Amino acid sequence: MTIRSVLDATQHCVITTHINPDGDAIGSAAALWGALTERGVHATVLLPGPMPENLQWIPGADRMEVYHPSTLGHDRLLAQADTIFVLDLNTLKRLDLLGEAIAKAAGRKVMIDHHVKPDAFADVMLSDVEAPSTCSMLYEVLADWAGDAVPRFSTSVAQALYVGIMTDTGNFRFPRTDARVHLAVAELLDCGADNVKAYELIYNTSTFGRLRLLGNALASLTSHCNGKLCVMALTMDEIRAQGCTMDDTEGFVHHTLSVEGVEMGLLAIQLEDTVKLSFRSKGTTYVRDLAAVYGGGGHVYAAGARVRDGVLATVVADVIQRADELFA
Ligand SMILES: [Mn+2]
Repeated sequence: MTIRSVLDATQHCVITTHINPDGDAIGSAAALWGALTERGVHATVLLPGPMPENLQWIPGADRMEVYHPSTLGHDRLLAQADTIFVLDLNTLKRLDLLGEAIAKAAGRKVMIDHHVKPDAFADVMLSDVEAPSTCSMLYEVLADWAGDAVPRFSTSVAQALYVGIMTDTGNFRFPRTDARVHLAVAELLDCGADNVKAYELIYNTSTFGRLRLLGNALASLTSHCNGKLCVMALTMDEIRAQGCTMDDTEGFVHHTLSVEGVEMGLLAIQLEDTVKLSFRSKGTTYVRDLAAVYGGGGHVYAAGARVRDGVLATVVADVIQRADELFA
């Protein structure tokens, strides 16, 4: 089945995305929900967990529900759905109980995603690891579905897609931000997406504590591998001391790449007895392979891992040694 024929055949559907959703996750779920709802399809977005506050303004986000297994209504929706869309996620394993419920559901499963190594659970699988965002992929799908309609996107759908593309391309600066991305975004702006509002509500909503925490993170920076590796380190105690949570460290790692000559950045956070590693690359090194050494994964240029029973200094020293070999 083509994705277009699936959309045409869908009457009752459930849409979901990954835990700890980002702009691309909520953006793609909201955009697909909007496009289907506008055509009279009964669609519900069920999330595996809550969404961060700065995404709650996205049109349609207020209608999303956090899945609860003992909620009769949710299980009925899953049982009755002819189609279940899984967006910005390529495995049901990351959905816990919701994933188990989806695996059991009779409806056809559709995956639209750009992460590597997709699981083969979907009946219709759109997987493109070269895509800059799931919203870019969904833009193509919905543009095709709109056919000759003018405009091809409602303002709400355009806004949701815009957020996903903006956030997953790091505000249009990551390597895969090509002309196609800008052409797509041009159309979305024409359809009424508000780029100023999107940036303002996503990024300029820091709390005082979060900015202070960023100060700690920046003060921790160290340089290694002849300046090619920049390491940022934080502890859960520091995060708590500023009244922050792990969510507040989102985006911190990008600062490591802003140092001239740096090719790879690392943010290492000491949780209770685990060290969380976030790797970023400017495009010359494959950090996914490095994350895999520690049992992690992700994208080629943005990856992560969690080292259990790890001590920050030891884990970081090990990463530096491996990076040294990588750059040698
Ligand atoms: Mn994404």
